[in-house]
Amino acid sequence: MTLKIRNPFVAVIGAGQVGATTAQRILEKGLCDVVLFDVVEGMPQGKALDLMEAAPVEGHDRRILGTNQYQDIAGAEIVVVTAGLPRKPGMTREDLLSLNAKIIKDVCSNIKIHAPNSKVIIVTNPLDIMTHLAFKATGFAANRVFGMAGVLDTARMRYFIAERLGLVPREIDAVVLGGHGDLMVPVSSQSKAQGKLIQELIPADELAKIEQRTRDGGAEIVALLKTGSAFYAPASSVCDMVKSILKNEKKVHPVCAFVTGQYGLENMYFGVTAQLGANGIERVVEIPLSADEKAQMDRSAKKVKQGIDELENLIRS
Ligand code: TXD
Repeated sequence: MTLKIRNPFVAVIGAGQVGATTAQRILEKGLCDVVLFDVVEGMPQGKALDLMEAAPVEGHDRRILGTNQYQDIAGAEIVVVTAGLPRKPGMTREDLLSLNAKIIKDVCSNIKIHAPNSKVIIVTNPLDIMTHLAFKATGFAANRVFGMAGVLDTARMRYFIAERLGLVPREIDAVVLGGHGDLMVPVSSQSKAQGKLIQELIPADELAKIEQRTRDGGAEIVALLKTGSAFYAPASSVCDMVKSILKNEKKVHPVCAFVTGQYGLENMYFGVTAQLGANGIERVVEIPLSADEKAQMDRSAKKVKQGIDELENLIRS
């Protein structure tokens, strides 16, 4: 007998590295049940069965259904989209644009039909552009469509600072804003270790190296793995966002959200800080930036806008 999935549940589209690890984290933290969808026959079913067989040992009572049918996502509270191709060594996130745009359009037209009331978290790269595409393709209100990248980029920066200062990562507060690409903006002016500004603890040249390592964080892992890209920290990051929404925590996360004038930007998706709760994006929160960080935000926004133009040309042609 197959066990019934209980509400509220999360649907994860794409049962690859990030998708399956996200499902695992959600189940093992006991957050909710999961539906794991992929186009590859048998694969989501196999991973779901494997994850269910871990439940007696892990001691959780959550359920997961693996499927190739979109009907099974009906009623999902949140849909996490990880479907797409990951970067290969030397490939930029933008190279992925046309390949993943087709996949995101297909996935979103199915979300629109089968889970019209869900909140959608996009993970697929190039992140900001795919989130913009998902917004257009679902036709959902902007508060229900957003992307995961800032939580991951920030986690990387926090880890690098902790490593440098010999502290545990949870003692570090940091934030990374902007587009999820080479021009992302590590906001060192607002970052703290044990409550002290990191600019007072780490010399400027070393801090600049930490900022650059953060920008290159994804590529560093791609180069080491040789096939595929990071998935443990990305899955943890998605799971943290899922938790805030499911539990209506209204916690502030760095997320790729629709901006309406914040940082002088509007009518686009971009990495900003926002409160996440039962409505998805509850409020975009603007934080103070140094003049240099503001200039970096403008450069990053320009690049994201170019990507969106590229996408729109591609859709027209
Ligand atoms: O910070 C971030 N946002 C990111 C983004 C962090 C890590 C990974 N990031 C991106 O997520 C990465 O560049 C990729 O674009 C996605 C997924 O990465 P993952 O490492 O999970 O890729 P896999 O293991 O190749 O899994 C992708 C799955 C695979 O099982 C395919 O069969 C499936 O996607 N796929 C589809 N599922 C549903 N529908 C369609 N059309 C489809 N096409 C492929």
